[in-house]
Amino acid sequence: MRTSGGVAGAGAAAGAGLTLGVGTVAAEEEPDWPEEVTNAPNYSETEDLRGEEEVVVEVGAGDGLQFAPPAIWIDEGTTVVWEWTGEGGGHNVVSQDGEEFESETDDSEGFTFEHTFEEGDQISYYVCTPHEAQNMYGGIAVGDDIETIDADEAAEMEPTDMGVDIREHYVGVGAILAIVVSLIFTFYTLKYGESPNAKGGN
Ligand SMILES: [Cu+2]
Repeated sequence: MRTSGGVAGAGAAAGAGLTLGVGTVAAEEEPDWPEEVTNAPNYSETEDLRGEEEVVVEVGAGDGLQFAPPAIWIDEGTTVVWEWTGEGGGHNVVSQDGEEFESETDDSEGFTFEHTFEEGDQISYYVCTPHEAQNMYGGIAVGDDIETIDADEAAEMEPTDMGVDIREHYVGVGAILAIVVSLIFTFYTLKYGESPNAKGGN
């Protein structure tokens, strides 16, 4: 539990660090994504692209079975252009909630599909139907008045915090155990400790 949590946390932190390194802006509040979006293999945080008229999402990123960035936040009226990398086979883009859109399935590099989000204040997510089983999902939050969660909640999973919490936890348990053991030891010493001597004395 401790080891796997640490490794997963470190991986997520490394991913976040890498993403920040190439100049994204981490939102202080995250859209309240459906789990399909947060389960996407390359999801670590939302890329806040509000203020842009047109944004690009790669189709077939990473191992070829991802959208990148997987979760974006845009303004009402922004056009999202999905751009196929040519990796990972045939992909499509099909909305699952919010505004409706659907592309054809294609496997060629440079293929594009676009949709302009006319309705504000919605959390939309979409899937590549051929790779639904690989969690090839993406999310698009539109407008400012959407359901959000505090991004600090996600930060609580940072490995350093986790390590400290767990270590303090063990120290606390250790201290209580030590007190209980010494109380029991003292009790038995007082009750029975003298008996051999007492018997010997008789
Ligand atoms: Cu796909």
